[in-house]
Amino acid sequence: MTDPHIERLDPDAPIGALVEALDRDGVAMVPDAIAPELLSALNAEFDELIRGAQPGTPNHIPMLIDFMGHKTVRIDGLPGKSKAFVELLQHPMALEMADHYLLPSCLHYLLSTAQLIEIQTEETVQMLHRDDSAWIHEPMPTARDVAPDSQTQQLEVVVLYALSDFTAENGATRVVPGSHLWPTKRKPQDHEVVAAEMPAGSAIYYLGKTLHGGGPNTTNNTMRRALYFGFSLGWLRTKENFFMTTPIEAVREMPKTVQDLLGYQSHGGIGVVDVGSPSARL
Ligand SMILES: O=C(O)CCC(=O)C(=O)O
Ligand SMILES: [Fe+2]
Repeated sequence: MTDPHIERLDPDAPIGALVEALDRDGVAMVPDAIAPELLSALNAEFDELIRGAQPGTPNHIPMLIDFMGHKTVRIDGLPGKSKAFVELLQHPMALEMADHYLLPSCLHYLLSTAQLIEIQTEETVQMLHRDDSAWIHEPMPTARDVAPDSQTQQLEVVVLYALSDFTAENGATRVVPGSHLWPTKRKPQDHEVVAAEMPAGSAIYYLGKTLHGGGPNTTNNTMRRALYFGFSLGWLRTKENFFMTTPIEAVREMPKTVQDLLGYQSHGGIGVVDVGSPSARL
């Protein structure tokens, strides 16, 4: 048996090569995924955003406060905050991955989440998890402890860009290659977990059912900065979009029961704003 590893692909590799690696391993790495000029533009805009930000996510539900990290800065709402972000969002390899894994089961997919994640010094390791499991009532095979296969529908597919160098010491994302095919009762052994060490400008692509998590930052002087996009099936949303038809000033005057019905309470990690429940804005 070979040691688990993350396959590296060229940035101009055909989508078939990415799909082959993802079907087999649930993860693949692409060095030089972002052109140097765009990387500089992203970091210049994000330096500004991070300057005023505090680590931690106090407005989240208790379980997710620990999950999100106490020494980690997370910023969402990025399409409205960064022009360079909007450019990167159109990156063909990420969209082709979403086309392949999501379009067979929806008319069109959505950007489900996008976060700037800066793991700062003395952060501890994040729990290994599957991003798909945010939709906790989806009766997917993993919930029944039956192993999924490469044809099992992914709810979300992810690209996570390194905006700084990622090392095992500063919090490189930890990934478990092959775990997208495991039943949930199988827990990874230490030797099955791989730190996605990569230079700034690289990316890892992974499936919603692949186990992964942020690494610990054991350095005393180096932060680790990532930009993470999740694309999800286009129907993972309410039928009606009340956020656009009901002004927030009117919602503020409504009883809490109605506010909750209109979506102003996150469902754990679903429906969040400012990395927490939208009720904080009321
Ligand atoms: O920061 C990372 O490397 C991964 C974060 C992550 O997986 C998450 O927050 O869902
Ligand atoms: Fe995750």
